[in-house]
Order: sequence, then C-alpha cells, then structure tokens
Amino acid sequence: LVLAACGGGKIGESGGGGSQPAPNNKKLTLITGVKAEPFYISMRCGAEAEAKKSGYELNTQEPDKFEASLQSPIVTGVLSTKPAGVLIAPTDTKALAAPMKQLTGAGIKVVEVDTALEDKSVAQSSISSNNEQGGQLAAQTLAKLVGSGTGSVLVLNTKAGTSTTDARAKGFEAEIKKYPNLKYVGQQYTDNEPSVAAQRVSATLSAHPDLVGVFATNLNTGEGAATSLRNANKQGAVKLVGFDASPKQVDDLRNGGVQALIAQDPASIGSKGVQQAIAAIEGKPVTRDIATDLVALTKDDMQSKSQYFYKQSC
Ligand code: T6T
Repeated sequence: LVLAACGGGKIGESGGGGSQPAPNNKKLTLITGVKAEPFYISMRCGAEAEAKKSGYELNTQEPDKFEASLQSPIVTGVLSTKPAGVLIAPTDTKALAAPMKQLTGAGIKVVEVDTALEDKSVAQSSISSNNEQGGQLAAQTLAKLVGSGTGSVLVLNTKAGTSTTDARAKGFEAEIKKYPNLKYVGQQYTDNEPSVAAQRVSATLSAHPDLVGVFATNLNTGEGAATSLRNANKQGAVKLVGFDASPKQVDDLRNGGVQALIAQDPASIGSKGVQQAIAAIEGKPVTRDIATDLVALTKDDMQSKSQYFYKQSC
C-alpha cells in the first residue's frame, strides 16, 4: 500500500509577486535533526541534487544529537552566514520557534522539512509525510500481523514535543482501538536512544507477558526494539512494526528481526523543500503544506519497493 502524496495546503503568494528577477544570493542551508543518520542523509541527497539543478549552493549543518539545546545554537550561527533560505527539521515544536524567528526576522526564507513547529506562522512551507496517517497504517499493519491472536500492544515514542513521532503515536492510538483483540498499554518515550528503547521493551515484556505487538515510531526506537526482542528470544513471536527504512532496519526486515516497516521518502522531502525555498526567495507562489509518500514494507514485498530504502551516502 502506498499513501499517495497529497498537497493539503493552500497556495499563497510570498515575497510579493511573480516576476521579480532572480536574486544574487543563491545560498541555502539545510539544518537536519541529527548527524549521520540515514533518514537525514537521504534528505540531504535529495536537497543537494535539487539545489544543483537550480543553480543554488546548499550547505548542511547537523547537531550531534536530536536535541533542541544543540540545534538552537546552530540556527543562530547560520544567521550570520546570511543564506537566502534555510530548510530546517526543528527538533522541538516549541523550543526552536525563537531561533527560527530570528531567521525570518533577518529576511531569510524558512521551510520546514519533516518536523515542524506548532506555530505555523514562522515557516513559509512545510514538507513531511502524513505522519498521523503513517501511525494509522502502522496499527493496521500490526493488527494484520497479529491476526486473531490476543494480547498487549506497546508504542515506543522518541521525545515529547517531536511533531512527527507524536503524530504517528496519535494516529496509531486512534486506529488500534478498532481491534478489540489488542490491548493498548500506552506509549513510552525513549529519548530517541536505541538502548533506552531496548530497555523499555524488556521492561514491558516483564510487566505484560502477553505482549504481542510493538510499534516503534522511528529508526532508533525500531533498531532498539529489534535488539531487545532478539535478546529475549521473542523475535517474530512479538510482532514489531517500525517506521523508516535505514540499512539496518532493512536488514532486520530481511532476517525476521522486524515484521514490517513504514518507509518515508526523505529524498523527496529534501528536494521539495529546496523547490519551495527557491520559490519563496524568487517571489513565486509557495505551497504551505506538502505531504510526501509513505509505504508499508514487509519481507514479501520489500524487494519491489527498494526505492524506499534509505541511503548511507549520496
Ligand atoms: O523518523 C525520522 C523523522 O521523520 C523523525 O522526525 C525523527 O526520526 C527520524 O529521523 C528517524 O530517526
């Protein structure tokens, strides 16, 4: 199943008119959520290719951890380099608002890629998967894997205040209620650390020995959950549905460590982000919200969907 991309937003003018000359400043900066992670690497690859095609220069800056306190100073630092546009994946729905407003205050066009602020007035455009729908798809996929079995189901979230994973958990929670054979035992936060995710799964196995399913809302939570289930000899017995498709997650899908993955299209998020930033810079119409594809992968159909596997390098 592929959830088709659907631009949910309004088309609006920005920068006041359609026929301004192309500006001289062709510098763009991409600020990702965390360094050296296949989701953001794939996003950067898409963004770099699109920027090159359009004659723009794209520079990427990344915090060492997915953490607002590490990302905020990067945003402030970018301010002084005066790019024409910034693509950013804000790691917190609130904490990044002030630094991002400094960018717009300096006349820099801001586009959100993947995650977003609660305040929709800061960025001119936001590109992401429909994460709530992704959570819903995860619940349907998990319910199908469990079949007529009964038991408890857990959600592993990252950090409260992450727009994407909170939306995935919300979508999952609403949908899983439709399956009376499954008892939802709630979500647990993991600080986006695989080791914490692994601990949460083993603690839940002790507290709920009838655990039949886990939904891990992103790459790190999924990788940690797979390790924990393998160590507890529960691989395959407890169905694991992950989000994202890193090389390790794809290996886990192939070798039975995880039963399904909901893959995103980070390269398109990057390329569409660049398109919107350039439109804003050049005074062309900008689309406020753009949704990119999501697709469920299982061992049986993964090879035919290999274009959704994330990259380790461009
Ligand atoms: O799932 C992606 C991204 O969509 C999310 O916002 C944060 O985590 C990832 O980068 C995967 O680690």
